Amino acid sequence: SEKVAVVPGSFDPITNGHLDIIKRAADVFDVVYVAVLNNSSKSPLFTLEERMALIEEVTKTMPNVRIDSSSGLLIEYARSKKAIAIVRGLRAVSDFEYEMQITSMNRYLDESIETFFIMTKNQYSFLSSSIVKEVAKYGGKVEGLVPPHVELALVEKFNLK
Ligand code: COD
Repeated sequence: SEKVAVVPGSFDPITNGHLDIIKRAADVFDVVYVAVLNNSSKSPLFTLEERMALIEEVTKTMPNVRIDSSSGLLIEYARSKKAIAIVRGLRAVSDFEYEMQITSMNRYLDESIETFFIMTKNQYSFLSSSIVKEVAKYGGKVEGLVPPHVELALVEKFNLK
């Protein structure tokens, strides 16, 4: 049967680091759902629709990748898609504690769904949506860190404000 995975995140906005994880997950699993979810400790710059459209644009050439969203629990979402795995990216040791906490909680909620980690490429290990937003806000160059249309969306977002 089809091996389904979920790559969850805030994606506010999608970066080349996220994209690398999505591509590598899509090479291993039959179907990958990129799920835009709420992280209650973050307040997003881009609306849910904007974040989904930015991901859609850069994954449209990947036939087994689907963009989706949910306002509920990740584990419920994964179950509804019959996913066997949740795939997360790992950058530095600093990601570890947080990832371990949410992985343990998700396992407590449903131990049949496994969490897999893909280690970042070195070139993206210091890359985060937050740092990209910070740099773009003050007019710094984010070329090469995010796809070109995301760069444009950031410029527009900060010019309109
Ligand atoms: N290189 C590699 N991986 C990266 C990079 C990079 N440069 N940047 C980010 N990543 C990875 C992250 O480690 C993460 O795995 C993924 O990409 C997405 O990152 P973010 O920052 O967009 O997403 P998060 O961490 O804010 O996502 C958190 C969730 C939204 C998944 C979480 O809050 C959630 O599950 N919410 C739904 C409610 C729920 O179920 N909560 C309980 C969980 S126990």
